Amino acid sequence: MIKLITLMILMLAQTAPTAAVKIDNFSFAPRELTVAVGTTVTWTNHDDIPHTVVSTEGSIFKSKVLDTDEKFSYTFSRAGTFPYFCSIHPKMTGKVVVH
Ligand SMILES: [Cu+2]
Repeated sequence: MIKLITLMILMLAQTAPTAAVKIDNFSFAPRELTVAVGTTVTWTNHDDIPHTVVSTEGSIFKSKVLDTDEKFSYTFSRAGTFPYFCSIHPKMTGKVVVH
């Protein structure tokens, strides 16, 4: 049973890589995240103030306004550097590097 669960976890890890960014105290953590192509990144707002996650260049991704504990996910399907910011507090910036 444990072997089966381990196998399932391994399969999940291989087919759907994920990474997490916390939004806390008006900042993204980690501020710069490096992931493999195909990784789904999930941002979670831990502040009691609303924030957004919006790509700086182009309109690659754009969350709705995230209230406390709300999440936004985006799957990075190509390599590149993807800077982003909070459109409510433009000084909040972060970056996802995909390779
Ligand atoms: Cu914000």
